Amino acid sequence: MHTGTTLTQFIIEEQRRTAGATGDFTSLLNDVVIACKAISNVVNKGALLGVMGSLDSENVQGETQKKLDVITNDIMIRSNEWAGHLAGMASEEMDEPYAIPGQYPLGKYLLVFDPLDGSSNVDVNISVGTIFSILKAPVAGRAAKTEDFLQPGAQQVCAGYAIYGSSTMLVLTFGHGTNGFTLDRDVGEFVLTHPSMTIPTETREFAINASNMRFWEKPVQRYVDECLAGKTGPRGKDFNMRWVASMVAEVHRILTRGGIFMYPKDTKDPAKAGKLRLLYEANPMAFIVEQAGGAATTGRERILDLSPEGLHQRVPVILGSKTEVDTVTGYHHEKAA
Ligand code: AHM
Ligand code: MG
Repeated sequence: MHTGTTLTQFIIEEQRRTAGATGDFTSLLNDVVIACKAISNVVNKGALLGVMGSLDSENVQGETQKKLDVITNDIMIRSNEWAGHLAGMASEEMDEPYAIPGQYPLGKYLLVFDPLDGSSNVDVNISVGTIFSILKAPVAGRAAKTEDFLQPGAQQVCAGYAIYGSSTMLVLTFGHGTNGFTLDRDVGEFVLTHPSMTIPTETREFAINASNMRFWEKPVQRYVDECLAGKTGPRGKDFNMRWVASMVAEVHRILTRGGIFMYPKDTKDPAKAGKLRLLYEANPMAFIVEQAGGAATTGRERILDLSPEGLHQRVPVILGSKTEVDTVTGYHHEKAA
């Protein structure tokens, strides 16, 4: 039996510290957490529920949808549409923002999410996760329009992810620190197990999909070459390399023991500025990482300062240990000079 702080307690304490808090946000977050617990169950049961594999459909990004992409998207919607805290939702899996059905009241927040990040990994039993971001609606009580979601990441009220790994964890920030909670399945509660997560500033570990090497820009080529050169190269130390192809797992590793994660700009598909989505992936992860003392840039700009241009906009992402992110970002600026 755990004796630690539960997530419910943690959120209510946060509410008490916030002047003018009505409990709306607490209640919204509670619904998001319930959705993550439900998703954890479905992911965990996997093939027993017959939910593995792909569908014939594609999402708006032109990617084949997994059965679990659709099921988990539905869980997020059903858990969060009814309570009256939201003016709208946007998901990586839906072309347009989700309009709250007419029978439910409209609220003052917007919920943005990737219901199952890294879902190409579910069939092979590798960690996947749910990423979410909460924003204030520009007009409370009015059905959200697409442009309402296009707020710089610096305006996020809260960001978090659930990781469905060897244990299920939820990592959360409200803008003053990043905290990690582990699901105690016996009592059905997340318990604070990783208070004030802090990313070491220095690291010897980098994560990048090296099969894209020939498409990278020079500054990223240079950084990776220098890491690979190890002890005898300009960095004077050996590096280790990781690539899980599941952003939640990479970010979680970096929050736990440091490192740098890169999905940089490349020329593979000139129509795409990067692979990862600004609203559903880059912004929430950048907020979480910065709040843990790390940094997150596109190579050129701080991710949280970007003004989104579209709901499904993609951006280059370089995040993790501050010294390393600054080094790669510095190389981009040298090139520009
Ligand atoms: P998804 O949201 O469709 O799962 O795509 C995002 C995932 C990230 O979790 C991961 O970092 C990246 O795609 C892996 O891409 P790749 O297969 O090109 O290595
Ligand atoms: Mg994703």
